Amino acid sequence: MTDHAGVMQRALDLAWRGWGRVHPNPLVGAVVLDRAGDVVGEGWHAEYGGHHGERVALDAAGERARGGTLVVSLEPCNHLGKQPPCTETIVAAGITRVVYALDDPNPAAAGGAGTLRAAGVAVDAGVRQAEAAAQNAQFLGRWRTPDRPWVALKLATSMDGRIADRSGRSRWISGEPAREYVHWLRAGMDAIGVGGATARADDPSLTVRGAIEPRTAPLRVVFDRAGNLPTTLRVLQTAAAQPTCVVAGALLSGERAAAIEATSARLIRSQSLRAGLAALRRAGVASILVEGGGQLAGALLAEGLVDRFYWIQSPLWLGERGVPAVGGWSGVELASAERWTVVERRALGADTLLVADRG
Ligand code: AOF
Ligand code: ZN
Repeated sequence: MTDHAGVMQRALDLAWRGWGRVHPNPLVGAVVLDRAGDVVGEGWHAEYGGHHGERVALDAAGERARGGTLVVSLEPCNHLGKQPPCTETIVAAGITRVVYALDDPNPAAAGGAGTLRAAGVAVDAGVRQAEAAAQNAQFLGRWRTPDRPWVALKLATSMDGRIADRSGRSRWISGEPAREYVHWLRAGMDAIGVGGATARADDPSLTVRGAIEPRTAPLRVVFDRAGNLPTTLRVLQTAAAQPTCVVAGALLSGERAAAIEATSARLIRSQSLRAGLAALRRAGVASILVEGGGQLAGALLAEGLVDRFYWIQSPLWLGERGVPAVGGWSGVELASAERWTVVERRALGADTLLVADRG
């Protein structure tokens, strides 16, 4: 009896190879087993709009797929999109069993399981479903929260939960491996956001400078209600070359608006954070990584607008006068505090990464 959960883990590992290249479409990995249960083909979705993972693995297997099993991290698609339906490719290849992890949330492409069963293919759904859902959280978010982007909050803190010292300095709390990880993370996001206070204090460039070249540079977003950011900030100075956006309050003066727009940054005026996120979604931002600071983190958490938390904790103390990770949110009683689901924890050099999803 083949260990399909183990093979699915391999499919999930392969799927990660598409990170930075396939979003907002899903990460998909696939493995073909022959009748004897031996691996005869592997594949993954490598480029947005390119061959689906199933097709790549089946092409690799060729005739050896006949009578075999396809193990894939997402329900095979049932539609003609940028690629032909995988259900047809699977049947034509002579696959007799499909094992998949996650139902396709895309109504245009869903229904593959039913089509395969109708064609006489055995289908096992839900193998390593939780892992697959965590891996494709942004893709699922496109349908779960259609009125805003999927929002991930990333904070690098001291052991006592401070994001900067008492002078406001935050460079660098985390070590080099953690900073490399953040560049990898940025590569797979539609946008990277910070609050105005962080933009002023750190003057970050918010670009991707890692091993992965993202398919498209993430939009850089500064949330600043007052909209009075100095135009000397690095993100505004480079706004003509790198897509940049300022999300300001509705009461922004015409003068400030003109100063921002003169930098080539796009300006969104909104009544609230939620409305600002809705405007970003309408502008095509399906995922955003918010990298602080504490005030923006607090405002997002208070409104229930964070889907995932990436926490990098470093082994140092900054004390009570350091800047708290979450500011301006009075919080909740323990009895009503939501318990998040941990989806990953591991070492990044001397630092510790914890990834947790709301709900
Ligand atoms: C992918 N890659 O490996 C799989 C996908 O426009 P298309 O033809 O690329 O189809 C995109 C949809 O196909 C996507 O929303 C998802 O529902 C389904 N499966 N998509 O990009 C893949 N297997
Ligand atoms: Zn497909």
